[in-house]
Amino acid sequence: MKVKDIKHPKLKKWVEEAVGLMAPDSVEVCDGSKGEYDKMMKIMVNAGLATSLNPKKLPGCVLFRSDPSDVARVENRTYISSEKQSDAGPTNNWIDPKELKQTMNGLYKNCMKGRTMYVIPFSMGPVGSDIAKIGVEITDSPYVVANMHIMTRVGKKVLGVLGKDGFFVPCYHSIGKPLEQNESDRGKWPCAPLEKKYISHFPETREIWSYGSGYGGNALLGKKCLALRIASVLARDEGWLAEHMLILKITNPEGKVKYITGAFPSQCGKTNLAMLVPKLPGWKVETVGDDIAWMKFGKDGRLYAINPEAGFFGVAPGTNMESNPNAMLSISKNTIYTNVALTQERDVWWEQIGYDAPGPLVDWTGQNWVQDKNNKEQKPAAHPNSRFTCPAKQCPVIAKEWEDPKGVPISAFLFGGRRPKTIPLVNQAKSWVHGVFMGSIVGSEVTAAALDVKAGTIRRDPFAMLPFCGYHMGDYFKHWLDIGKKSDESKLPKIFFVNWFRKNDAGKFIWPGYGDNSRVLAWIFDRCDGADNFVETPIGNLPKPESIVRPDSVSAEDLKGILAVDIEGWKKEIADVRQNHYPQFGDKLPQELYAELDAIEKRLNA
Ligand code: OXD
Ligand code: MN
Repeated sequence: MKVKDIKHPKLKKWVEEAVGLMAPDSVEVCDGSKGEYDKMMKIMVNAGLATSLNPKKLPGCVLFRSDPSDVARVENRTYISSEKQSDAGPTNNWIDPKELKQTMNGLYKNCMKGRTMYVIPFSMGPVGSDIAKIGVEITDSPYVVANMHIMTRVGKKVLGVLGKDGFFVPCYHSIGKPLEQNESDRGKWPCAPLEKKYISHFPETREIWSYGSGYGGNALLGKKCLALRIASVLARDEGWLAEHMLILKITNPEGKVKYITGAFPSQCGKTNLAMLVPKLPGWKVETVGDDIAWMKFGKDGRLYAINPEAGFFGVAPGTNMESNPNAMLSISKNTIYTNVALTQERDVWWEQIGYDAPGPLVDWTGQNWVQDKNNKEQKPAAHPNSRFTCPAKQCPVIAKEWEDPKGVPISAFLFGGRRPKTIPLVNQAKSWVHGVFMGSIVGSEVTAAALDVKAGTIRRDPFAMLPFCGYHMGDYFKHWLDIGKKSDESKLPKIFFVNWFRKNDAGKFIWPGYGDNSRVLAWIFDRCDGADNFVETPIGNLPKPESIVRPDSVSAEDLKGILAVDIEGWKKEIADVRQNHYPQFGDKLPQELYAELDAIEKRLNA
């Protein structure tokens, strides 16, 4: 399709302006077809940027290696460029929108020379769903086009829904590496240096401008940029929720179904929980989404969730047939691998894949790599943030209603993080406001010593949204409190704080996690039905220890320990929230949350 075929005058004008600014050699409007996807792959294999994998082992799969400077989301180059800095809040980077647009217009000038501009019309959510939103991304990266084909719904149908005057979020993307005449990428992942990368959001005008990175959330603009940062602003203005949450369907042995969403900071196992294989006999878990949930009220006063995405962009290392067999099966075909290691048989390998490297490998940097298990300092063969991109429909436990345009009615929200001490295995909020309090204090232990935070310290990541909220976090807490006032509390999801990551004094995990988390989900399920399976405590409703079916690997005493209230630990927690966490949000921290803090403290001291 060509630009002249676009029937939406505003979209057409926007594309024409971008063409004038970025000066690509040619322009193509994406139709979302299989032929288009195959063509992108061919272009990239021919340019030496992609390796086709062994069709007998991994049919339809390819491997990419990115530049070492372009391996993850770049939070320190990510901006919420609202008109007023106070609207972006203390936890977002901010530059005045006029200044930022001037800088970026300078970078965008002629940035697509020697390349093709692709115009990608995409829908976040099932095409035509009331909850879905449309975006249009222009990009000079065929890698982005192919990934967007998997992660979103792309093409003609989307333009059909957009009609002549439908709303869309305009998204500029360029890798920031124009080509001189006769220059080609020659197998080197194109991108701009770190100081020229910008991932910018303009909340008032609902625009996204990204420059210089071709990786993940920096470049696949439907995901974090649209579905979370811009959508959180739309949700605030329109009275719904755009959250960093998985969505799962759970069926009990009697065949009764509930839907649960859960917010956990990055790398806390959201994908594993969404695809969990229950260890509890008779229970079934199916997947609706693994990263993002959009929720709106139905006429019945309940919140209905859709997964705005169409694929999984998951972290490879640690994924194996034990931790997540359904993910392993999902990625056995038609998958894009980025920055994992390559075997001699053109198969993939990564750390904790479940078996040793089958001979010499090519690591994610393109160097030969031979596993040396005696060398604790050996650099990993796969980058720790290496990824797979695969269609959600390939997941063996994808729920049949995962694309239902109405969404699924949510019974419970989970919040959690990696907390070695204090936070119990599961704890139900006493009220909506108490649940919002729980979400607001979510934190996770910093494990990677490479970060400039001391390993072992707790980093707070409220609602797991700190890097993804498009406005002031204090206003975001208020939005959550307002949502609670829009419906009858009995119709709202019940809220739970969970923690699979408690450690004993020897530093070992007490709870086995993974499929055994079904034991906790079963308790939550029954709690939503009002079961008498809890005790009231100062911090919330905790399970009666006998109401959690104990795995053999956990002693009765250990189970009791992770279901008890650690009074001293909680006093420290409360003090930390009061002294270090809440004050950063200033006047915008809703008084209801301070009142909740006071009430818990009072109960702990009683
Ligand atoms: C992700 C993240 O990639 O949260 O989903 O970082
Ligand atoms: Mn995520």
